[in-house]
Amino acid sequence: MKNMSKQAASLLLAAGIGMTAASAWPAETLQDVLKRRNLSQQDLLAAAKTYVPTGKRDEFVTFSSGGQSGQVIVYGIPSMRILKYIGVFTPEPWQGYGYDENSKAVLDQGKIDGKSITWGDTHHPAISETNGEYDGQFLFINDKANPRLAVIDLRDFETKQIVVNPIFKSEHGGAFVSPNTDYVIEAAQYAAPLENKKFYPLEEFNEKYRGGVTYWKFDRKEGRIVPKDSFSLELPPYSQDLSDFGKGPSDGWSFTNSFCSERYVGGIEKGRPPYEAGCSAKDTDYLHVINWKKAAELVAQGKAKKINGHNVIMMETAIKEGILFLVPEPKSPHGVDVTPDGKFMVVAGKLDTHVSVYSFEKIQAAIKAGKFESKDPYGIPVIGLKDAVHVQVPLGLGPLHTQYDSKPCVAYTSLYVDSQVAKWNYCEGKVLDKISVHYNIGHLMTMEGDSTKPAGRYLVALNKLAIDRFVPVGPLHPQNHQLIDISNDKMQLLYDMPLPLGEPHYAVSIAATKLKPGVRYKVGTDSRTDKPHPGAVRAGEERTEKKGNKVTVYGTLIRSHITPETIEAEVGDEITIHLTNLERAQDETHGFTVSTFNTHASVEPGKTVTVKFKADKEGVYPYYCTEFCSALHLEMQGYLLVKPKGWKPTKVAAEKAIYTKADYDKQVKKIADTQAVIDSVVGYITSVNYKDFPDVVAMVEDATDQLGKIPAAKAKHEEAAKKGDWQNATLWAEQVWQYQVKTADLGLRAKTYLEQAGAKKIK
Ligand code: CUK
Ligand code: CUA
Repeated sequence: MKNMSKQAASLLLAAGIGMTAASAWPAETLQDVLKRRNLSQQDLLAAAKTYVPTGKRDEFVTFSSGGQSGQVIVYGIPSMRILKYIGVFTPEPWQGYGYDENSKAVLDQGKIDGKSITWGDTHHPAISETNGEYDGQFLFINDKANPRLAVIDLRDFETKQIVVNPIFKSEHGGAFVSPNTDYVIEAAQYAAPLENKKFYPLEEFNEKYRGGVTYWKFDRKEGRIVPKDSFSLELPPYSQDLSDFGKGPSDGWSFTNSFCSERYVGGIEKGRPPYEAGCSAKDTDYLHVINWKKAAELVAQGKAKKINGHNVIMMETAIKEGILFLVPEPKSPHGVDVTPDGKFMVVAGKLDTHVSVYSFEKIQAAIKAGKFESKDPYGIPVIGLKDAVHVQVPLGLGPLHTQYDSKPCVAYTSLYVDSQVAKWNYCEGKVLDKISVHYNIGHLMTMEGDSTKPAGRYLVALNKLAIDRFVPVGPLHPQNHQLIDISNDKMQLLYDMPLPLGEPHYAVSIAATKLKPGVRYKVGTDSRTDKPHPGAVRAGEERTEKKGNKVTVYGTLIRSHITPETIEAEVGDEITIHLTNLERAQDETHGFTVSTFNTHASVEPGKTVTVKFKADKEGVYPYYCTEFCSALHLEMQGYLLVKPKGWKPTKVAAEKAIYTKADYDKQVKKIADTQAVIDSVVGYITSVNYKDFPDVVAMVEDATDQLGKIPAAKAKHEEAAKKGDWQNATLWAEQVWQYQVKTADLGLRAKTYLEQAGAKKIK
């Protein structure tokens, strides 16, 4: 009971009776702190540029690949504070991803050959675009190891779909979106036979092994990829690397580079020189230039071949129809990045110090004139380098990836070997500035940097190594994302952030104002399908059904109560529990688990989730809410009773009364006190324009719900008191108080919200 008086006290405190603290230590001045922490003016400037005071928000939101974790990491810029991990290819327990039936269904879409793959080598996230600008609606990301692509809806930051590439064995050059997100591109990496589960010896590499590029059709209205309307292009076994879509003048075309046009097959075991020697022997590889709009038309005309049930335009057709061309690119290149105006494609040399800026106009002129320097071994026309290149710029050692600034013609390229970022002008081909970053930068990323309207401001260097940078945590180091200010002529390094979740290859950032995620679902929604959940119920409709050995629970969650409080089953029963969170208030998530059955659900306001398991062992298994959702969170519990087959009760022990009239009277007094708190809060809320704040309206609705339950419980305690049944009278009075506490809790939160939001008096 001590616990409760504490709660009453905290209610009073929250209602306005504060505490003051005194300290004997004088406050430090800024100068004191700089001295004590050995900080320079430059450090102070960097800190001021990244610090986001309490209550304030970041300007940009970054979606970073989670590398081998198979997840996506969301963080804010400039604070670099991590906001969320999104489970994508990998189960994520907190969100119940892979532990409830609805999300399992998404992960199951990623099964390959009937087998679950519970990790992913995620590389490249892409934000959906409208007219080439980020629109903040969807995020896509690829899995290189197991060729898959995932769709994340940015209304709730949940993974909605995983598609498996039907013809590749690995893919790297995805995900990148077309300017209106009608297609998402994904290019193969390691060549293999396109047929599934088909063996050819490596000696037949040139004839039977193939690369390719897939164009996944995206249905924006449904928010899903449509596999039957998607298609691929068969490509030579050149180890296709990254891709990008054209835009503006180059819209309708896509570009994919490659790094082993030598078609070299290693085999050091047989005395052959290794892959890395053979794949970098030649001075050039090939940039693939593809007319994808025309390719889509060819598919519609039935000119594709079905391989594994998937539309594939064979090379022969592509050559005949004039939709596939090659341009030499030096040397074992990496990355291809179309400029914001769509006029140029930038390819970095990796083993060559230059970046090559290709002109789309020149390429088109060569194609129109039929001016080709040769054909590759498969008959694909090759445009001469000098007929395609606008300018080649020596930037430094190991150039990899390029991103763009809001300033015209300004680009940034990562230099892997030099561990630097080069700022340069791609129109005129000159270097503007360089900044050293920590060891071995891979990708870099500017704000909205691969859209038609880059936002400039910041750049993130995604460094591969973190040697000496952070407090050591064992042989496996975190990755290091370094934030750089690019708003001035000289770049300034601002912040090092350790990222401890796989090797994130790439990230994308969007202005925070473009994201409009919801705070609740329409009650009864299956968030993984966005459709009404068949197991959803409203308050008062909860029930448990038993048919044969199947127990199905239609339950609800609301502070601080799980309905039902007991689930009875016999050994061997199949248990299905549908749970609907009836809350409307923001952030009132309830979690759900049943002891030792490896099941977990995260049930955000309005969501309905199903957990399912076999009660294959006799026993008593507590279930409970796993999110600290309210003062009575720990009491949000119940029991799954798994009885032996054919069990019958033998005797029922009567419950012993422990409460007296004095206890009851105390309860009644407590109820009256708490009602006074509620009345004062309600008085405040209704005195201001709370109806202008949808979040507060939701809280008020939830509070009204709780209040609405009081009359029934009140009738019960009064009835019991009349009969002198102090046991039941006390407990039902306590239940009235519970409803009051939840009402008051919501009310106080609404009040704080209104005060902070500057609500206006209306009377
Ligand atoms: S790749 Cu990793 S540094 Cu997968 Cu985009 Cu270049
Ligand atoms: Cu619901 Cu804790």
